[in-house]
Amino acid sequence: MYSEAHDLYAALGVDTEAALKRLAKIPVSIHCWQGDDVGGFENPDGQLGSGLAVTGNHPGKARTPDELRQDLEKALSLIPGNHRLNLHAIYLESDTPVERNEIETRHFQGWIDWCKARHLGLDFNPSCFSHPLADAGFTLSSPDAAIRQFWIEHCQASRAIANDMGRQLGSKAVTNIWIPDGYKDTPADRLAPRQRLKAALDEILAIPTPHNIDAVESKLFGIGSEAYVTGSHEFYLGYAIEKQIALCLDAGHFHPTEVISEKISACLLYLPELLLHVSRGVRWDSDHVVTLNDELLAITREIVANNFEDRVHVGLDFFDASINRVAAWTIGVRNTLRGLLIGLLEPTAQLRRAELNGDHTTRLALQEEAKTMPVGAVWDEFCRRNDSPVGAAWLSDVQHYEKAVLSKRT
Ligand code: RNT
Ligand code: ZN
Repeated sequence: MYSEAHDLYAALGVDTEAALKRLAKIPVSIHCWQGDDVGGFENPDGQLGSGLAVTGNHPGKARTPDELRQDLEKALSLIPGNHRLNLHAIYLESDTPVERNEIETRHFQGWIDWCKARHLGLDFNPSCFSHPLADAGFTLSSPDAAIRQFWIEHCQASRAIANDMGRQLGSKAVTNIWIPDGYKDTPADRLAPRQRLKAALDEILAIPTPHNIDAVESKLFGIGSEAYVTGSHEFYLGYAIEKQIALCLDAGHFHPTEVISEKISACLLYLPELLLHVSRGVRWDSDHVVTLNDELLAITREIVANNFEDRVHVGLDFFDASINRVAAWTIGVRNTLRGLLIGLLEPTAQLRRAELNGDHTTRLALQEEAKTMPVGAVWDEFCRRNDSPVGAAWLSDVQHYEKAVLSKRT
């Protein structure tokens, strides 16, 4: 089937071998937090807050770093290619409680060593939520100077750790700052929190971290911050351009008809890099598992059609506790890779030629024909060459793992 697909694509002017080679070089940053419903290991009874919500009670969530790594290993064995792990600060390892502003690289050394042994890159995030000092709804933009200072120190510590991660692994860590700050109801002052956030970020970024790439993530609204979010899109777009850092675009953080695929080319005219949080909002920022839908295809197509692989860091951000969590990872990452492959198999040169000639008939005709080309055969070949299960074969593996391992966690 692959060799037939190869010939059919060749007739269209597309080289499937080149596509397979390029796909193998694109890492996806796999978010650790799908494995335990954004719980982390600070405190076993910690409550998720700050407008983040996970629904579902599928059994078997990871309760310890070792369980989370075991689950990640299972997922990685079912995902073709070489990828990255995306860690949050609340996933530290320590026998004694450590305040967020006192975290150090040694609390993450277990993760760094694990990534090193598996040739995985590592990305990082300060965790400005699920904490008593985030309960008032404000962190880096808090009017309380002591609270603000606490979160500034947490972010500074996080960047220093990420810098060590990047140095130790020989691959820069992307450190993404997202804060939940905002008001449930109409603010009297929309400006002052943004002035405070800008000043706080300036302090955080003042320390050079050559092995770290800084990113900032906006949001439209959260539960409890419906009327106003300090870190809006305009705020961070402007900030990232001014500082020439990366902007993080989360697919669930815009108005429901607004898509991040449309923003990539525009943002990259002014920004060095982007981080994507590939997510799937259903009616709201619901963080459903990424499926192979139109918007995923549009995002992945924009990356590869413009040769932006080196400037767009692809991260995932969803958390679904209603299904097997290892399967959630596997489905989401495999879909993201499949989306990238579909983009790579597009006859982009022909489409652009038709477009330049004003031949929009040919453009539309080829775009539509491409949709039913045998991408599945090329995807299966990618899995085969990368020692990963072909088709739905991975599912029985996950079912076995659920029975043998996950169901025993009570
Ligand atoms: C929240 C943001 C943020 C988080 C993770 C856990 O709305 O999307 O990226 O989901 O950092
Ligand atoms: Zn996100």
